[in-house]
Amino acid sequence: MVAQRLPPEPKGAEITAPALYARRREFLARAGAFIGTSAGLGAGLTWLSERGGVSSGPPGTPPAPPPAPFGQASPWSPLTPSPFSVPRGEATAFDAVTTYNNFYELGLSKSAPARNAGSLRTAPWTVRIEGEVHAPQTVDVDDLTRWFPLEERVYRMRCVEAWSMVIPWVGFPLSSLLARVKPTSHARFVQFTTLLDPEQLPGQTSAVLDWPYVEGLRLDEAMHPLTLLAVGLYGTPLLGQNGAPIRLVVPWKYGFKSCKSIVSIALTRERPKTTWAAAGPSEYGFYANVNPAVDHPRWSQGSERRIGKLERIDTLAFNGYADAVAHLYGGMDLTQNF
Ligand SMILES: Nc1nc2c(c(=O)[nH]1)N[C@H]1C(S)=C(S)[C@@H](COP(=O)(O)O)O[C@H]1N2
Ligand SMILES: [Mo]
Repeated sequence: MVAQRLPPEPKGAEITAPALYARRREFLARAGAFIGTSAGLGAGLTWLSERGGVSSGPPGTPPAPPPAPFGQASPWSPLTPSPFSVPRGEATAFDAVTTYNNFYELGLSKSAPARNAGSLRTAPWTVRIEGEVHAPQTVDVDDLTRWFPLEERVYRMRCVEAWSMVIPWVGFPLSSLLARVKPTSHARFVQFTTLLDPEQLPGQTSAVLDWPYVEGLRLDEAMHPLTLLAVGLYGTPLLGQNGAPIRLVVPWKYGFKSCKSIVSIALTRERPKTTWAAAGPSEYGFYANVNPAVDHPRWSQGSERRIGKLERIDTLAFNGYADAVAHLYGGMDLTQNF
């Protein structure tokens, strides 16, 4: 994430635009039929816009099949759509989402993770739930996906490097899992840990970061309904490069908070170590809320390059989710708590 590693201009812009266009047409055709039968979702969207408008787009974006080149049927369809979604028609092309990645354990360039993901064995896979919980346990990720209804959540994703995407995740709220394992009264934070295994994640043989990658949230952030544990995108299981088989998604924070390929979720009393804040405390904070008013020391955060779009767009406070989350930071100086 240092300046020298800023991504080159996307060669994807021309390639992905037609795919996006095709899906938009499909979306428009399907949305009409869906909206009429979806009073519940419509009501959800109204609720959101009244309470603070996560989405201003058309309601009822139905889950669409995965893009043709990958063609496998979704093991999860039909997915429950979510009122927290932005319109699915805005989603970044599948090819871009799965070939333009940050996953330093699989290489430092944007294209390396997709190339190198074959070394990551994502099944079987267990996640330890530990620390300040009444029901600590190690659970198979397949069981996790059966415990909770899977939803499609189409979220904006803003990297601290000032590029962004819109990704149709499949997952369940972290709050559902936390409610099940019951944090103790001492729990104040949650720490997430990526798999540590240099054979599967060869980038861990280089000292570019202190491995394993760890991230963390305050408990109230972790309990927020927008905070997702994702197991898929575009209706199909996550690929290695996107953090298979299970990763965090916190859409109002810079992408580095969204820890990939998680093996541990630990409830803690103290604020946990987080990888990027430890690597560069003057550049990357614990909170890392998307904030166009606080520049990175070496570049502006006021605008962003939306992958697949030609024009830069303005970056929104809390990545456009301010009405849903700003209350979590009442009384805090967000220029200090960056
Ligand atoms: N374990 C791990 N998680 C990680 C990263 C990483 O290098 N290692 N990169 C982060 C960054 S900087 C971003 S922007 C997002 C990118 O997610 P994506 O490649 O699925 O779009 O993953 C985040 N999670
Ligand atoms: Mo990022």
